[in-house]
Amino acid sequence: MTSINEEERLEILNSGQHLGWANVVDGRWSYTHADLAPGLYYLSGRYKGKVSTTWTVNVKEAPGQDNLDGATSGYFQRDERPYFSVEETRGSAIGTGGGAGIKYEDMGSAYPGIRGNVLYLTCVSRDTLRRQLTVEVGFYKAYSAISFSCYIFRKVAPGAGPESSLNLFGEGGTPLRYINMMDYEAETHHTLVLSDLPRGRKIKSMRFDIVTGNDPLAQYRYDELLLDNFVLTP
Ligand SMILES: [Ca+2]
Repeated sequence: MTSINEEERLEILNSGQHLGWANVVDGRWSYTHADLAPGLYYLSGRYKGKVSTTWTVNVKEAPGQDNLDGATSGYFQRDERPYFSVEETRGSAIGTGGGAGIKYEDMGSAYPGIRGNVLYLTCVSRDTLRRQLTVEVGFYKAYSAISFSCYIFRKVAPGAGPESSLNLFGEGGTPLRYINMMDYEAETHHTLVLSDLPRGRKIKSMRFDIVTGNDPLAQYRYDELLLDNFVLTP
């Protein structure tokens, strides 16, 4: 058993101010701290009156993650998740002719990148009516990068049928990026990573728009999108 006395402790300083203590055993010491707030720290060690050179530590906030598995299955208009809200701001009731709406649904593991509950965006016309769905995802904080699993079902060929897009917005609703749905059909592994933002900008909200078909004579068009595994990087 190693006995510790005052002289065998090394004091950890941040910008010259006391932060904590580390025990010195056989000339070695280590220091761990799980509660530091995110930010820059300028640390040094003081031992028997001598102070070390300063080393800089950048404590980063852990990414927020939501796999939606605790969500209650079924259609909804608006829901609050731990890191964001989801709201259907434009849609129509799901009926025999089709409709547009959002729901949580357990998809098991039938699709790549998808497991358990997903956010399911559906916009279907079984008649000749044009249908439109708009879904707003509002983040409680701004993020420098966002990724999520996505899986797309679409019946009508691009250009002839669904016109779908994803818009990213920064603080105050500033437009950051526009993504045609075609772009993210091509993403590998069905994971969309949104990170190449204008310098210094962060994502505060995103809006999915889906329109099924502008050809009034075409019948049975749909565009459906499964979203899962949100990872939000501060
Ligand atoms: Ca899930």
